[in-house]
Amino acid sequence: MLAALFILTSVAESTPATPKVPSHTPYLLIGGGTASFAAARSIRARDPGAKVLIVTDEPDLPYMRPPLSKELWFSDDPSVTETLRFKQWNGKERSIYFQPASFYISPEELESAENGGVAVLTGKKVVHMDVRGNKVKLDDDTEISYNKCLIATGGVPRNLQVIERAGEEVMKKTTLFRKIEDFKSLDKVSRNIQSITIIGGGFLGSELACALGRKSHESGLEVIQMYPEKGNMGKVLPEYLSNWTTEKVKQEGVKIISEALVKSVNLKDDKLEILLKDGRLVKTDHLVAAVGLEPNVDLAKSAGLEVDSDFGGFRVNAELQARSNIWVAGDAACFYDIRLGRRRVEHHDHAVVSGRLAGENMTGANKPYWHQSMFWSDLGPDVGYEAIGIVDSSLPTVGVFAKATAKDTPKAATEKSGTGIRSESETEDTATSPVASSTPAPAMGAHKDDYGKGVIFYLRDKVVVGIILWNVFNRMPIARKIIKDGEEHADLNEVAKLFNIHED
Ligand SMILES: Cc1cc2nc3c(=O)[nH]c(=O)nc-3n(C[C@H](O)[C@H](O)[C@H](O)COP(=O)(O)OP(=O)(O)OC[C@H]3O[C@@H](n4cnc5c(N)ncnc54)[C@H](O)[C@@H]3O)c2cc1C
Ligand SMILES: *[C@@H]1O[C@H](CO)[C@@H](O)[C@H](O)[C@H]1NC(C)=O
Ligand SMILES: CC(=O)N[C@H]1CO[C@H](CO)[C@@H](O)[C@@H]1O
Repeated sequence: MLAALFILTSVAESTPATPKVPSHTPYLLIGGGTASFAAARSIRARDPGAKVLIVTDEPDLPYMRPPLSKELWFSDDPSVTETLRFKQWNGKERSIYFQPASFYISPEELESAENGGVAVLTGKKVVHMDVRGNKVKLDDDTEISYNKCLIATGGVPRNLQVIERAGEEVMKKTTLFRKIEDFKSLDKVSRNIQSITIIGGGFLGSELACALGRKSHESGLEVIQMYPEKGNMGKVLPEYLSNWTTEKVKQEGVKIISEALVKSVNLKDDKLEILLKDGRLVKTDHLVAAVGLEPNVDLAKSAGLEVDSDFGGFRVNAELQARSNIWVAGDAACFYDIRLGRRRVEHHDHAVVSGRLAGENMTGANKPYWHQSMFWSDLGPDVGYEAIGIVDSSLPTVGVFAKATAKDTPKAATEKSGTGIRSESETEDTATSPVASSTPAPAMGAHKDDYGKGVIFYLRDKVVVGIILWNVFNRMPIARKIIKDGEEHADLNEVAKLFNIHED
């Protein structure tokens, strides 16, 4: 064993640019993110001898992204950018990597490995797909053939055109945030400047603003967040709740500039000058553009796969299949949701659930996508929510709220469930019939200014298509059942009682 390792090392040293790549793999997973990792795990669970090759253009083994904008920023370990370990809100420590290096076998070993295994080829990009020939080409011209292939290429952060047009010097002072290296560089930059501006009012922008704002208490860093909407998460939350959330973000030390449309960005005396369409001028040292994601469909052309013109992403059916032996999962998949219609979802739990399903079907399970995924967002350890289905503030909503207690925080929720990544606490079969509480719900809006915790229903044609559990945790199976049933409800106050929000 030791000798073999030694030989491999010396081979790698003499030819550093070309690690030996298997010419064939039964299972090829393109992309080394959450969806690919989930697929690898379910393939191995159903087919224990399976040989799985993951190809990723990142230098890292598969890791989860959510802590990059949350817990890692709140770590008091000065070496966190190296260890990438973090204390979850529940106090337990873990790494952002799904598995340590010892979990994987090397790509060289894959073809001969008797019991199979999962190998990761890092730093290699798939640049061409020959769907008829069942093979792909890498950026170094290596070819790999496969029996079954998963495309889980995620996406790349969008930028604003005005920033792109502003030129290289402005781009050097702009972060597009997605990867480990972006976390490392933003952490470093934020220690050496006086002012930082985050453009974007969605999940990522709001989480980063809160994380940096919290740090600014000690460092004196000025943290500005600007966005076109009236309040934080304005595209998701109804206006009253978006306004309330904005106040919370301000309390974290963030200067909010709402209804802001960027007209131009210029560099003057080493400062960035952001001119807004209404004439306001903001001076800052560094920009973070958190303005959405472009699904990565570069392979569509050579593969001859269809890209959805409305949602972007590879078009697949309810089984996440694009061709008889090609599947797509995660952020890059535009799939048919048998409840809610055609969708594309950019969330961790969806990547886990769709990756797992694709893996199951790749091993012949014939399962349609039915498990409705959830997602969550935390604005620091004290405010958080979990959501399911279509949550879009342009839909009519009904909110039912109760007074929050100290127990109603993301921190308390993970303490209770014992897991930091909330979706991992969920299993497929927990959707038992909920018992209605006899506690009377207050009239909607009874606690007018206290949106401490509650349930928000999103309606389409009178049917609930989305639910946000606001500082209400570990009740997702109930929400999932309501979406699944797809019934019209005469009184949503009654439905809200299923969540027992008045009990604890
Ligand atoms: C900072 C941050 C925080 C987040 N927080 C939350 C959260 O709190 N809750 C939540 O639900 N979701 C969150 N998300 C979203 C969630 O992380 C994504 O939905 C999830 O990562 C999608 O997984 P994926 O496998 O589809 O894609 P990715 O994780 O993007 O993985 C795709 C991988 O494929 C690689 N790749 C692409 N093309 C090729 C190619 N041709 N060849 C080789 N490799 C390729 C990419 O480099 C990448 O490594 C967050 C995202 C970010 C960036
Ligand atoms: C939200 O805040 C904006 C000001 O930023 C205000 O114009 C609007 O009336 C508020 N909406 C609600 C519902 O409170
Ligand atoms: C329902 C469905 O489309 N299932 C597919 C799962 O994958 C196999 C191939 O392994 C297909 O034959 C099935 O059609």
